[in-house]
Amino acid sequence: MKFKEVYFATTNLHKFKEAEKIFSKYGLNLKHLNFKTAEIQSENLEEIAKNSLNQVLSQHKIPVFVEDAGLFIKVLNGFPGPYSSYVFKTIGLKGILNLLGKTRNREAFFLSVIAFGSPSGEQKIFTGKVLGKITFKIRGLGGFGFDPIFQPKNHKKTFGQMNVEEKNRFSHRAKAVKKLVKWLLFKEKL
Ligand code: ITT
Repeated sequence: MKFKEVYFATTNLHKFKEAEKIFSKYGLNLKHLNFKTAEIQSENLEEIAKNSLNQVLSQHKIPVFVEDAGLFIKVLNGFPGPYSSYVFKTIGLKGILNLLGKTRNREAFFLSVIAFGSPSGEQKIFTGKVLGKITFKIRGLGGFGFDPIFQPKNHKKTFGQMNVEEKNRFSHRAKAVKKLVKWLLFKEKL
């Protein structure tokens, strides 16, 4: 690998576990850095991730990545998107279901943006997206955040009804993490 060790700076252990499983599948060890960044207000996940990465790098001289993710609902013009964390904490799953009511168009996607940086100044962005729909009811107790109301396209279960391995087969985060791992291992051109 390009680096001896790589850290994932996040306060969210679910996110860390999902990424760690992918790293270990490729024989890599991922380290956790419990770091709370002050997320800037922006409509652009990449801008938020880059800003968070620079906050981490200003205090830790290590190869590290941060990830910013969000749920984008079509009929709500992409809401909650970059505000997903705040919306989850305030109105939660029920709030989103109430907002949609009986709306039939429930298309949505999750987007993950990883910003990786090293002390030498190298920085890279990796993204992953999964299309799906918002269910009518909360289904499943697994995962975190909006997992129990998000059903990925062509699948019967919600992310909340899947274990980490299943979710990792097609989640937004898994796609972004796999791109990062391949770049770390093979310097693959993306
Ligand atoms: P860090 O910033 O410390 O990494 P966080 O939980 O605040 O942790 P994000 O800002 O990336 O992470 O996530 C925003 C919110 O979007 C998150 O709190 C969830 O509610 C939701 N979310 C992101 N990824 C998700 C996923 O895979 N499944 C369900 N909800 C997700």
